[in-house]
Order: sequence, then C-alpha cells, then structure tokens
Amino acid sequence: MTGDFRLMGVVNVTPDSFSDGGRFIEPSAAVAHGLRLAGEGATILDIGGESTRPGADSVPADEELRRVLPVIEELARELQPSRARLSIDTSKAAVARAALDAGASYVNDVTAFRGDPAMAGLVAERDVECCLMHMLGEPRTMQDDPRYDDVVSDVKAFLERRLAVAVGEGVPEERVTLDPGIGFGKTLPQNLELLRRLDEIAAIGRPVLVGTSRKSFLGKLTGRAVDDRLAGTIATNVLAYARGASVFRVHDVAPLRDALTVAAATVAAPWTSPTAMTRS
Ligand code: HH2
Repeated sequence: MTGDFRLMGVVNVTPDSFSDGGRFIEPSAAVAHGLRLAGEGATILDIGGESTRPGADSVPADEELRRVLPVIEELARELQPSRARLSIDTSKAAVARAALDAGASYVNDVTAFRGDPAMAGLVAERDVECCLMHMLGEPRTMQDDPRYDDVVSDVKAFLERRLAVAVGEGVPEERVTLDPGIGFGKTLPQNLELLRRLDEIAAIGRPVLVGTSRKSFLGKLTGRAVDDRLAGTIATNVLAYARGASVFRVHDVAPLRDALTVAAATVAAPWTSPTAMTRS
C-alpha cells in the first residue's frame, strides 16, 4: 500500500452524532468499533464525546469524560501506538488532559484552540500532535447564513493565524495539522469551493486533514440519506488527496483505504507492483 496518507477513523461515543449517534454509546461497542477501524487501516482513532453537528448543544466536561475515558483506557490497553494512535476530539482542556493521561496522543480541536485558553499550553507541554480546524461561529448557530469575502482566502488566513498562535504558545509547528472544517459554518457552494481550491490551504505548508464523511452537503448533492453517502465520501476524499490533503477523517475506513491507495498509486509515478506481478 502506498503510505503517504493517513486515515483517521471516527469513534463517536455520543447519543446524538449526525450519522451514528447512539450506536457506540456503550464503551464495549465503542471499543469494538475502534478495534475494527484500526484493523481496517485507521492509524488514528478519533474518539469524541460531544457532537458538533449543526444545532448541537455543548456537553459538560464531566459528561464528556464519562463517555470517552473508559473507551480510551481500553483502546490504549488493546492497541500498540505503532498500530494506531488515539485522538481526543474535544475543545475542552480538562477533557484533553484526562484523555492524554489515559493514553491518547493527539488532540483534535474543532475550535482551533479558541474554545479553551488552556488548550494550546496543554498541547505544548505534552508535546503531542494536534489538528486545528476552521469553524465559523459555534455548532448551535454555525449554519445560520454563513458569509465570507472569499471562503478559501478567509479560511486560509484563519488557519495561518491559529497556527501562529499555537506556535507562539510553544507548540512545535511540526506537530500541527490544519483542517478547513468542511460543513462547519459553510454552505454547499462554500464547501465545494474549499475542496476545489484545497491546494491553497495545503500551500500553508502543514499537513491538511479533511472531514467530508457522510456530511449533509453530500446528501444535498446526491439526494442520499446519511447512511448512503459512501460514494460521495469517496469522491470528495480522492479529490482532496489530489489537491494536497493527507489525513482523512472517515467513518468507513476499509473502502476509503482502497480508494486512497488507488488514488495515491495513480498520482505517484512511476508505479511499481508490490508483488512484481503486473497482469493487467
Ligand atoms: N467533523 C466532525 C467532527 N469532528 N474534526 C475535524 N478535525 N474535522 C472534521 O471535519 C470534523 C471533526 C463531524 O463529524 P462526526 O464526528 O461524525 O459528527 P458529530 O459531530 O455529530 O459527532
């Protein structure tokens, strides 16, 4: 397999996530799901205890911790870090700190360190990797008529500013991945514009993560319900790969691994067979 991309498998330990809410609320179900995604090729498991779907209310830290900690503890026991690292999907430093103590080694913050003033310092002190994502407003209101001068330039400028803040707080630049935040305060045309011009975000010089998996803009384009958006998810991730993304946050790891392996082999030249058997 060509290895210049990473798959982040989604493990939502929530009652209300937009695509799989309630399915993995039992710790044993979430752990089994995480192990399955790691077996399918996810090298990062993103464990979240708070939905960020449009309209979602925030969850208190103690409830978020009650959901995610047993899952992280058990996955840390079961998985070697060389197989898959554990990411905590949170914007609260108290939740991130406890998750890092329990075995996580990656912080995915959809507020790009704006949600909690202690988050950047924590990531710096623990010397872990992080993802900083663009979001306009907050989940409760972000889809209420989002407006930009130029969505790509605005998101790019925001990510550059947040990267500078993180570095200023002591986070090494090499630890930071950037994410345009597909679906977070964006209309359908704005999401498509970001994907079309993703190379401009990649030009910042940090790895780019995209999360298009099963999102509603795919439903708007195809008319498909949330469980039936795999084809749209594959199309957008392959296009994002071609435009410079390298980390892909997805619910369906196995098909994305195949799609991105083929995309990577096609984009990289010249291709050599791993088995030297090249019949057709
Ligand atoms: N999308 C979701 C959650 N976290 N993190 C990053 N970095 N990028 C994303 O695009 C992203 C994210 C939303 O997806 P999901 O976790 O499936 O839904 P919910 O927020 O309803 O739990």
